[in-house]
Amino acid sequence: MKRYSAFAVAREALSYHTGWGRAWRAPEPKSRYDVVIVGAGGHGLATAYYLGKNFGITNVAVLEKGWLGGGNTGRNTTIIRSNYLQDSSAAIFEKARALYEGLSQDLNYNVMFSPRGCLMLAQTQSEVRGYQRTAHANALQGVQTEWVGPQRVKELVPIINIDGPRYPVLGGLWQARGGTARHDAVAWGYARACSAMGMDIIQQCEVTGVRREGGKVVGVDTSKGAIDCGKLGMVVAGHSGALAEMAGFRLPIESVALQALVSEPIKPCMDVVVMANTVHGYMSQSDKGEMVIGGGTDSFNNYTQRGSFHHIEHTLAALIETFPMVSRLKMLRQWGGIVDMTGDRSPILSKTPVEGIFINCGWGTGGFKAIPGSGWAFAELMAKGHAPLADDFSLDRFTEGRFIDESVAAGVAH
Ligand code: FAD
Ligand code: PYC
Repeated sequence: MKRYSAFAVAREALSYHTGWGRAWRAPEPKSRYDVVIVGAGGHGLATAYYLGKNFGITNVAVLEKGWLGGGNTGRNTTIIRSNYLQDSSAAIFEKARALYEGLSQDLNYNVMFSPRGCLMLAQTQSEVRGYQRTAHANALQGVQTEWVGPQRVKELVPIINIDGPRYPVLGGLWQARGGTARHDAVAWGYARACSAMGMDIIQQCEVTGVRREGGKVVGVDTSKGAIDCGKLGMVVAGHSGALAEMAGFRLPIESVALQALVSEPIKPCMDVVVMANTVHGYMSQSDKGEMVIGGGTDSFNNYTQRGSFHHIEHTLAALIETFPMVSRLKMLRQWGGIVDMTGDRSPILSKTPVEGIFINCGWGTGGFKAIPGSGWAFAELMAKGHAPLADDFSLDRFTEGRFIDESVAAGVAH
């Protein structure tokens, strides 16, 4: 693999940039791997990367039914923050945020991490109490957030209307080192680093069955033939229920569409990320100038990767009260992804009833920010059988009643 650097750009300029080569190989599957990961989204690729980097396990295949990063990883609004309430969540989300800080250097790939700050607005008294409580919890957890009043909100976001008639801005939870990253680049950077370690990333390869013998996984059936494996990681977000069914167990997961949209590009007008969870919308400005806007989940289960139409109108109507300038924007395009929701709005990183099968899912509306931390923890779980950052998120919490309630921190109405 060619190292990317300013020198490499200058060197390649001499040959009209004809010598770069592919960022990752496109191999045919081998008949057996030590580890097979299903799903080449951010979480699957990060898991493979840390299996290699932290545990020296490189006989790994990542199988993807479409194209890598084409699931929710390439469809999200890229918000990164770690301002969760419960200790186990703060630990894994803050690990992820900290890894994002150095990810471009680690992967030798520019993931465009932009710690521009993330502000969650409080527009009701219960949100004020909730976010003040989170700020106190974060102080104890070592996560740097602070409660700010309405005047500070106005300084941070000059285009905001803090005196809205229905929902005035009463303050907010501010995380100065939250922000965004380029979603595709996160997938591409991990893919390139995995490929350089000798791992096979196999696109257009759908897993159609899971083969077991004596309660233990032995391989998978795919659209490119059967592949044997020692361990299997299922990392397929909204399709987790379908994969689990192939392996003979059930998950406490529901799949719903979550959608987003972008406006025409405009001049820079907002240099932080803002989430307005009561009126229900969130917004940031991309490097191209588009306002990136997200709405809520559909209120019924589906697999449409589109989202229902009335949500667009609802999201924009809600945002216009808090950001009047939105009323003058033309919207360019809209899309959706299938998110995997658990009852407590926390993820599942767990062993399963089938020996050798591990599952990483349930990130729901908020897993982009978690990718590096999730990959780090899940790789450790797969390599060693337990992992401090993952253990609280095991499947048995649903039978034991150890819920990790993050329905407020999730920020997106469900
Ligand atoms: P995915 O990226 O969906 O990857 C799973 C992969 O598995 C897919 O590529 C799929 O094709 C593949 N697959 C499925 N079945 C099979 C099979 N049988 N065989 C082979 N491959 C298979 N999170 C944030 O933190 N911040 C945000 O601002 C944010 N905004 C969002 C906005 C929207 C509109 C959406 C939809 C999501 C948002 N999220 C956000 C959530 C975030 O995108 C997801 O939690 C995260 O991307 C999940 O990553 P993943 O790798 O688990 O899943
Ligand atoms: O988890 O921060 C988040 C988020 C924002 C939009 C969708 N998810």
